[in-house]
Parts: sequence; C-alpha cells; structure tokens
Amino acid sequence: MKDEGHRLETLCIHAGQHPDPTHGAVMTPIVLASTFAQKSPGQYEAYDYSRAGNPTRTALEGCLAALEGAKHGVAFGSGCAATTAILLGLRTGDHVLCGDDVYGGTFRIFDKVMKQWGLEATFMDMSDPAMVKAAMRPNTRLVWLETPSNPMLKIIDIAAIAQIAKNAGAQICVDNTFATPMLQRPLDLGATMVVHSTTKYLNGHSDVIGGAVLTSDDALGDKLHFLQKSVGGVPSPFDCYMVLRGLKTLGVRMKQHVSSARTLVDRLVKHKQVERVFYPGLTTHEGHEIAARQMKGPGGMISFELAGGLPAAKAFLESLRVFVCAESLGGVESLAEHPAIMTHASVPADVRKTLGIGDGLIRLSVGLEDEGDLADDLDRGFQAAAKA
Ligand code: P1T
Repeated sequence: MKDEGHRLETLCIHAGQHPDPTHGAVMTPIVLASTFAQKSPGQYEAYDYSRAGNPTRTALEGCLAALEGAKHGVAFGSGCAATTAILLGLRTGDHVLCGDDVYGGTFRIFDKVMKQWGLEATFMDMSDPAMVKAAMRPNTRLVWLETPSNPMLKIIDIAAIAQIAKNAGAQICVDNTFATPMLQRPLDLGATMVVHSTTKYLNGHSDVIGGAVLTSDDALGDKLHFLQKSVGGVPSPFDCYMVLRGLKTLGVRMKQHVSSARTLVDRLVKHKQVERVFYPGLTTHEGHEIAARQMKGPGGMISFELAGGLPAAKAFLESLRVFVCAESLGGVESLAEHPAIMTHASVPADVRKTLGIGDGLIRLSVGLEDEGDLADDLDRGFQAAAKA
C-alpha cells in the first residue's frame, strides 16, 4: 500500500507493509536471518547484515514513520536505547535543556550516563516558554521534553518550544510515548524528532521492550541509522513483528483508553480520599487549554494524590485485583504504580518533592477491561487505604 493520503487508523494497519512478493503472505514475514547472501563481495540487494538492516525492522520503521508524519524511522531495542542513540549524536561540551518531569530512566541517562561523556543537562519546568527561552545557552544543542509528562502529566506547548529551539539553532526532541501519534503529532508542531518507548501503547500488550526515533530531517535520519548500525542497540525481528502486530489495533485501543480514563477521572475527582487528580482532560489541569489544542484526546494515563501518604498508598496498591501493581504502561491490562518507589526512584528525593512526586502519588495506566470492573477495583483500593 502506498502510505500517502491515508488516515492514521489505516496507516496503523498497512503503512510500511506490503504482501510478501515470494508467497503473497499478507502478514509481514519475520526474517530471522542475521546475514544475507551476496552475489559477489559487496554486491547485495537491500540487506547485508541484520544489525545494519532487516526487512521486518524496515516494515516497522516505515509504519512508525508514517504514523508520526516522518520521512525516517529508526528502531531500537528499547526506549532508553533510542534516547541514548540521540544523545550519542551530540558532542562533549554540548548542553541539553530537558523537561524536569521525565521518565526516571531518561533522567538517569542524562544525569548519570551522559554526564560522564561531558554532556551537560539542565532540568526545568517547561510550562512557561519564556523561561525556556531564558534558559537556552549558546551551546544548547538539544531541547528534550515529554508531554504529557511522566508521571505528573504536565503539558508543554510543543509549537512554542520548537520555535524557541529553532531560533537558537537547537534540535527539539519530544518523547511522545504517553500520547502516541493517534493523539499528538509533534513533528507537525515543529519538533525535529520524536522518540518512543514502543514498549508502551504502540506495542500495547506488555510483551516487548522497544524504542524508536522518527524524524524528517535527512541528515539526522542518516546519522541515527549510522548510530543504530554502529552502536547496535537494535530490536530483534520477532520484536519488530510484535510491535507491527500491536500497532494494527492502536487506533481503536487509544479511543477506549481515553474513554475509560475519562470515566475513572470523573469518579476520582469526587472521591473524598483523593487530594488531587492530574489528568490533561480536566479543565482545572494546568496546561489543559494547550492539551486541548495540541492533542486529539487527553490519553489513558492518570496520576492522583491519595490521602494518607505511604501507608495508604501501599494498602491501596496491595489490594487491587484488576489493576496490576507494576511498572510500565500502555498495555491492554490496567497497571497501577507508586512513582516515588518504582518508576522514579532514580530521581533524587528532593527533586521528586519539588515535582510533586510524593508518597501518596499513584499513577494509573487505564487498560481495556470493563470500566465498571476498573471502578470497583479502585473502590477496593480506597477501602483498603482507609483502614491503613
Ligand atoms: O522501558 P523503555 O522501553 O526503555 O522506555 C523508556 C521510557 C521512555 N520514555 C517514557 C515516557 C517512558 O515512560 C519510558 C519507560 N517508562 C516506564 C517503564 C514507566 O513505567 O514509566
């Protein structure tokens, strides 16, 4: 199928994929070969060695690129490997301006890994573009943000920050893992590149670890393919197939994730044991107007502050029977977690406090189970928390 002109739901199913020319197989074959025959030394068709390129991976990269409206897709073995590849494209002495509320593992790459290579990172609240403009330095080469952010669901104005980065000659990378291209397309808003943990909504079934970078910048696309081949953090053909398979239902899944999250949020905001709910769909949410403008829906992630602190939060999470207490998000099954102890443990305690990642904060990834069962499960959690 030619990808031009089709809508996202169609691209999810067909982009990058063509019936196999040998057998006409409708589903993309999983090409497990690590190496490919050459007619004569150096003479081969599309592939020579699977670290450099693999047909199943090419199909996934094509599909992801089409969904984000990008010219180039580069897949990796995890979201963190994708992030690292982007940073390996920078030089010692370069400065990165990073949103303060990002996945703990992303923070750790900037703070603990890349620092050793002489890369400097500043973390800041990017809700106010004027502050971002003021924080840019002559050596700022990259602006990095998540919106909605993990775990506070902060909203950042992608178009405004992209303009600031562009004026300063810096690249801007948006981690679009929480929104997915079904709800938000950062490249359309001026971002240089989009990064994904395909582990989450894109695969959607909690059975793959993967990542990808999408860009329409030709030089950057070449550089990322070069880094992918050189450093080698590539996904297996089987994992590429799994993500392609998961992507086929992304359109319908996202609609249901959003709808169920809205239902649960309506209950959470009214609950007497809930001190605060963080969800971009709430008119009271800081950044709600920007979210309404730049997103097609507020997503399936909710964070809320439970009264009673750590004992209540633990009792809540221990008592759930439909939600699974686990890290990660974006799967068909609902997950609940405690960011301070789990996903954001690598963020220093004082920074967590400033961000609002307290002992009572619980993050929900709303899955596709029956909404009533999910609501009942939360009630079970509240009852347990009340007794803690
Ligand atoms: O786990 P991995 O595929 O390497 O992806 C890292 C990553 C990148 N970006 C965002 C926004 C993420 O949420 C993650 C991973 N996050 C979790 C595991 C989590 O539970 O938040």
